[in-house]
Amino acid sequence: MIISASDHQIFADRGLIRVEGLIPDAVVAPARDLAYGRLEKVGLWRDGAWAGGRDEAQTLKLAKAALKDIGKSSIFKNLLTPDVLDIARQLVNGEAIRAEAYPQFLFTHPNASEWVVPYAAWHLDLPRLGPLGAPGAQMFSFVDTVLPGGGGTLFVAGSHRLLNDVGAIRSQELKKRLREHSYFRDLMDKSIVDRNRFMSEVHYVDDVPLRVVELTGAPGDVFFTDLRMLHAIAPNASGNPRMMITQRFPREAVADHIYG
Ligand SMILES: O=C(O)CCC(=O)C(=O)O
Repeated sequence: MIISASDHQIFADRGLIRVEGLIPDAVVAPARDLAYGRLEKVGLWRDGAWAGGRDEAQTLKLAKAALKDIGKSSIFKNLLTPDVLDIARQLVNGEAIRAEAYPQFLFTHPNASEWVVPYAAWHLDLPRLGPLGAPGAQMFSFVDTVLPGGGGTLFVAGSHRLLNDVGAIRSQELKKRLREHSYFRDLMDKSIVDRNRFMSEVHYVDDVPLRVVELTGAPGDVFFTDLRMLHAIAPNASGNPRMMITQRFPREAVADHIYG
């Protein structure tokens, strides 16, 4: 599948694109069955519904044990299809990429009565590389449907375009510098209560439009994101567990530099 010029432009401008139904359901369904099967074994999934109790600590403990290393299973490794790899390569201008060995399973049990844009946990996974350029791309996909409010990962669209002229920089330092702008100060400030406006309002920093975007979609839909984007885990105010995967694709030319 060839990414259109307009998708390339959206990726450059906003830092993410969505490709619907990229991973066939024949590939996603076994992963979904495996995840629900494991939850069922520990009593967290029953008769097609979430069955976690009120004991938050116990739920977390059971889910963690049940889902341990699930991303390393061959069923999950199959989610990295040739189409996914091919698009990731196109998004780094056809350069070679190094795929991480297996996808990371992203799970959030229903854990909130109200959905709100978080103030904490905003971060980058990998350092910005300064003169070595953009580190690469990352994929996020849905093992089961994730609706708005259902725990999909949050991104500050546009944030990859900021602070590219300050040399190599890691997550903590990047956040410190971003907080010099009132937009990011407010985003990461617990005392700002009117938080969902970050999803609806566009703010400009250095002429770059910024808005918080929530990843939602159906099984097999794939988001590709720029590894420089600020992102955060979200609360799950739905009645269903949030089940996604992610996998990073640093450019081969800089992978050793990133991973050391
Ligand atoms: O669980 C999530 O949605 C957050 C994922 C994340 O922060 C990451 O992949 O680095």
